Amino acid sequence: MEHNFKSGFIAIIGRPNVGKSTFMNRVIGQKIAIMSDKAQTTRNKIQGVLTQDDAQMVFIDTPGIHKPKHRLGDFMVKIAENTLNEVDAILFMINANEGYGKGDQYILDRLEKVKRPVFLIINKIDLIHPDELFSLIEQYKDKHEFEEIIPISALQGNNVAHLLDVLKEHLPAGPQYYPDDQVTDHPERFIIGELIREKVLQLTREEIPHSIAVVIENIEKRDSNAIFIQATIVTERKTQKGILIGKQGSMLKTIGKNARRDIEALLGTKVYLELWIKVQKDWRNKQNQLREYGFRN
Ligand code: GDP
Ligand code: K
Ligand code: MG
Repeated sequence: MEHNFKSGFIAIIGRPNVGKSTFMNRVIGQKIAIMSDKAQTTRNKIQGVLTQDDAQMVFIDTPGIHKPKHRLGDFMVKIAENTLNEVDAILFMINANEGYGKGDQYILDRLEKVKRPVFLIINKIDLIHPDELFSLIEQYKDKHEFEEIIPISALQGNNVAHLLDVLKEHLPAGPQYYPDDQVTDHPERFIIGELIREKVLQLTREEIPHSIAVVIENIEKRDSNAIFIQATIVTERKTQKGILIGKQGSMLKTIGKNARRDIEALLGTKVYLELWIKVQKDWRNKQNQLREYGFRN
């Protein structure tokens, strides 16, 4: 290991939809966190590892911090809050296109108790005029003792390299936690489930997205160059099942086709994907079912 090697864990926090997962994927250069325009897309904490010659940064894409409405929400908030006390730096991300709001205050109140360097990341600068950036910075700069304020576009990549340089300067000397070629701590099985869930989020309307879970039932190598995957989409109501199946199965077909494309890119082989739908009443409020669907403390 190099003498001046630096490393650290970095939490990405912010209101839903500010672009945390997009940023993570951009930095890692691979799709490990799913993205959509729906709130609560990211449910578990996802680690993405960036290894450079002289540093290793482990990013933690936290589910949004927000006031919980049900048991699953409760679980997600807890993950986010626990994470903050364990990391070396915090990226507090905001959307350049939206002004300061209640959701930000809720997060900043929580940051008050955390003694870690916080960087204010103004994302989506591609959506605003440069003049607007100045007033945005004025609005936020006294809300917390930010280490630095850095504007970026996670989608287009603007200024992301600069952000990484600044971040690196602030990290402590430390070991390389993960091997060079490891980009995430999540098993492929988890990411496959997430990719399927992402398609549902992208293709359906508000009511459906928050009420589903995806369970990977089976992953099997059938021959040398194809993988066979069976997965179940769990919904809360029969009507939702109907929507997910669609006219003559058209919705389920589209979900499957789009998911398969991403899974093939992830695994680098041909994939056969079989999707099932199951109705499980009120699963989000049942502790044992949450555990079954992969939400663990
Ligand atoms: P998260 O909930 O904070 O993880 O947000 P996501 O990464 O899922 O992104 C939410 C939405 O914002 C998606 O539709 C993204 O494509 C979009 N988005 C993310 N970053 C940018 C950006 O820099 N510019 C623009 N224009 N859109 C972005
Ligand atoms: K989102
Ligand atoms: Mg996300």
